[in-house]
Amino acid sequence: MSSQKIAIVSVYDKTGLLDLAKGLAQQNVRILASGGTARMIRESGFPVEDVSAITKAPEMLAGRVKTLHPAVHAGILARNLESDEKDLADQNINKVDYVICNLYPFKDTVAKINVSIPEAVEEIDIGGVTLIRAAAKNHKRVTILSDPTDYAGFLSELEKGEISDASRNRYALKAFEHTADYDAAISDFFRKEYAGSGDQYMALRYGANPHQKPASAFTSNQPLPFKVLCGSPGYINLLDSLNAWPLVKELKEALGKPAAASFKHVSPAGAAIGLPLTEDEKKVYFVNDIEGIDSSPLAQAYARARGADRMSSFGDVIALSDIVDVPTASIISKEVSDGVIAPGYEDAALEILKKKKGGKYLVLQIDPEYTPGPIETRTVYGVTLQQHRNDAEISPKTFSTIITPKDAGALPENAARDLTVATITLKYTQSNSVCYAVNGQVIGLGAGQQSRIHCTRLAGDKADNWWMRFHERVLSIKWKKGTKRPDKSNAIDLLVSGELPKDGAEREAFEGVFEQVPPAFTDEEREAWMKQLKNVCVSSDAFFPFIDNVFRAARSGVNYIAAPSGSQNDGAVFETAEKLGITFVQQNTRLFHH
Ligand code: 93A
Repeated sequence: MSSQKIAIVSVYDKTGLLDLAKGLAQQNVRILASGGTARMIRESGFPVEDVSAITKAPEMLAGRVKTLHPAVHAGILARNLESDEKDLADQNINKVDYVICNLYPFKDTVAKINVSIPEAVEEIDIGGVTLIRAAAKNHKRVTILSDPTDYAGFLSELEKGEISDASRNRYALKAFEHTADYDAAISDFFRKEYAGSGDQYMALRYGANPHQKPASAFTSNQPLPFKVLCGSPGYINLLDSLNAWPLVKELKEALGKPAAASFKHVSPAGAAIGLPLTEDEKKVYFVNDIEGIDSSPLAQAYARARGADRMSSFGDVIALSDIVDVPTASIISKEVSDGVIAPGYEDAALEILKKKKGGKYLVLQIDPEYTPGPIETRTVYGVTLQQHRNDAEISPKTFSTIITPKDAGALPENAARDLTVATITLKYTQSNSVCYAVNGQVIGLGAGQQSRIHCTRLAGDKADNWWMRFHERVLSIKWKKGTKRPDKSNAIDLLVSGELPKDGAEREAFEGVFEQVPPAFTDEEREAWMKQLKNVCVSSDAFFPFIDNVFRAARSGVNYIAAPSGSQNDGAVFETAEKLGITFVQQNTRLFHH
């Protein structure tokens, strides 16, 4: 067998090829090259042979078979093993030491407008991928160069003697990345062509904003976990749906009752389980005219989720844990909403939803058995980020350790339930986040604030507004005929939030919706009413750094707080809670969500 080193060269991108050939020739490396590559080297006067010199077979099928041959691949894949050496000797095959290859430009071709499938197919490189993969597999012995920018470094190392293990390893990694990227481009192209729309791939009108095109949603190796029954989802609709669904699924699993969530901009505006509604609750949530609501826990759950913060829920994406029935669909039909995701729909309920938004209302059916893989991947500014999915389980059991007061007995069942609602909600809320809950529902959520006290205040103010809506003055409002639901919500919000101006155009607009204008609340009225709010639970997605959070929570009827510990101020936080009559419950898992 010859001791002369052998290089197989087969490159589409011929950048730097002649310098490479020159360097190889100077080191007395035997160069074997495929058709076009050999021609270019030969024309420049460097010594080169066609691959057919070792395969004894011509290039065939208009170039589809150039290097695919045992003489090439056995030469690349052979190890320094006696048995491999014997196999090679039996077939009179020489070992290959260096493979230099880059692939047909599949990406550039399919990026062209109106590219046909046959055009794309011809750009699927087979022999090149095989060369790269074989050489990369055998990188213990073989050097694989798949990037022309590596030629110079390779040649200078070669001049000095051998290619180091470290370089071969690095080149092999690059080669594996190269073929993986190439294959991803091919499957991406064919997914769009062949995976029936909605099966595994879905073109979206645009991304987060109309100028962000193209946009799509897809899965690899498995079908999309949802079907579109009506409308066509947008990018943010899917972000909302795919965060809202696991929230309600987990709430139902944790508490054994149907659950609902109302999402906006990838955070919940409300979330709840199905508990019977009082007549006042029905009024406050605008559902006193919904037939059958008393016998539908799912409708009760949505009434609570939607009713918590009607301003934020305007135009929501809804998630429902159970098959959607007519009472639930009837509530949705009356509200301004963008879409719903649920495991199924009764026929009559689906008919109601399909009539919404002129037939464009988004209705998604999720496979309730679907469980995503453990690893989540996304790219930000071109950098891929990966993490284990947040599959921490939250249930009433999570709240079995009370920090203060020391002599507290077991947590009341309702408190464990409401802390569960608040904490599962936080798991799907943009951080920082703090959530107030009572009666199995969120009543105030502070999301996406950089400072924790701002979350606690925002959520507390929302909880206060929620409670003020139960005041007799609000319950007895007489609306002008024809006042729309969103206008009612806006007017109530002005009234209860204390944002009501004394005079001017805004005041006039406010007064325009009432038969009889309700007077603004005085500070004393507000204070007296707030005192009646009790047993509210607060959960925080991370520790409270300062005692101010506890003081703020106490002002909104809070008697239970659960938060991770770890702050330098833990001691002071627990003490303050105890002084204010608040039970502080251990919740060990930080729940940041981004
Ligand atoms: O059509 S192929 O998949 N069949 C092959 O056997 C084969 N071997 C190398 N394409 C093949 N190649 C590719 O040809 C290389 O990946 C490289 O991109 C290109 C170089 O062709 P030429 O040397 O004829 O310019």
